[in-house]
Amino acid sequence: MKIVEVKHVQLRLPLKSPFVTSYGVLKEKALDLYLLYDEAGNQGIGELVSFEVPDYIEETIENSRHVIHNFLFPLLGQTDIYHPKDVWQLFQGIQGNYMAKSALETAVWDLYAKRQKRSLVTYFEETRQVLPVGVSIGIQPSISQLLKIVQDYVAQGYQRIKLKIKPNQDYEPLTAIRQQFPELLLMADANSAYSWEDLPLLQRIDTLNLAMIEQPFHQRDFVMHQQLQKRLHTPICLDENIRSLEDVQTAYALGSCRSINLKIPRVGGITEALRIVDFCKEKGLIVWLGGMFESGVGRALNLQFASQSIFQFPGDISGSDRYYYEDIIMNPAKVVAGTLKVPKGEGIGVKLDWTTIERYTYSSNKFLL
Ligand code: OSB
Ligand code: MG
Repeated sequence: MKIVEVKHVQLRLPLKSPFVTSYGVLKEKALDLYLLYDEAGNQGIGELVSFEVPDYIEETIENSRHVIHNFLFPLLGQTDIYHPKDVWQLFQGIQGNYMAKSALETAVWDLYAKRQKRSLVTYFEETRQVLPVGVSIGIQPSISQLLKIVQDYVAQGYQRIKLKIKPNQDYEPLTAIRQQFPELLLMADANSAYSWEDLPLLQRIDTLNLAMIEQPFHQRDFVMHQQLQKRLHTPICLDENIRSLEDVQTAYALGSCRSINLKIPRVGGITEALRIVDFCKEKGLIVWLGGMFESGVGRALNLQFASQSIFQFPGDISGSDRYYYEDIIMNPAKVVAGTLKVPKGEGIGVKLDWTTIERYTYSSNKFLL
């Protein structure tokens, strides 16, 4: 198949409440949609998830667009694509910019599946239709507000709670949750806020029976994470560190972690994510699916991918009503008893809600490739 035309839509969705992490506050989520069309007019949809500020990782949404429009479009437009995995090879000469690559690569997967009138799940092994899901909670202004929020999510059935932490906003809030919910699957995400001097803080939360501690140290560090993992009972999970299979292999060889937060966009798309899944299966690393505040589009993709039975640990795949007032797809998935259903239908299995999209759109363009 050939990609002949692209529609690019830029939008911002306001968050129901600001999301506070160790590195900043997010009030609205910018995201772009890339709609790819083949010569027969079939459409594939991809979501660009990068942030406006380079505070989570270095890639920003403007960088991503620059790379997509100037370097990835020319590659895509000149090529006959036989399989979506070809796109991974096609983009190998472009370094980094994983989220940019993923926006197009996942759209090609969607397009390919739609051409074959197949759901995306049919390209994966051992899939399920109903998935256990978790929720990620930002740093809260007070323990009482935190407990209210946790109670609410637990009542909705969420099967795992992840709390954002930073030095000295860690032991107390986590202990408060643990006391009220002794059996809850609970974990913490530091987004690189700690350094080796904070070892005593991390040893304190090591006593709270957490399922894992995500990304305590710097996003390019593997060695100090290994030193830390040796001293903690709690598994370390890496997020920002992992951009490719090679990063997972490095972490595994060193013993820097026991778990991987896999985000399709952070590793450049489905093809690389599948390579990582294979490696984790072979080595017995825990792998689970993370999130990037996706709209219904990216969320549907995440559900398709997380249908693989290796994803036993509940991921950061919540109902979109957890973040947004309205979604940009028809029939957004709702959490029932702590589970979400994998959308049925061709490709990622969603239809766009253009009325809502247009309300949040600030720019849109068409490109002939
Ligand atoms: O560190 O996992 C993270 C969201 C955006 C960027 C980074 C992270 C997160 C989350 C929330 O923790 C994930 C989600 O619910 O989409
Ligand atoms: Mg994280």
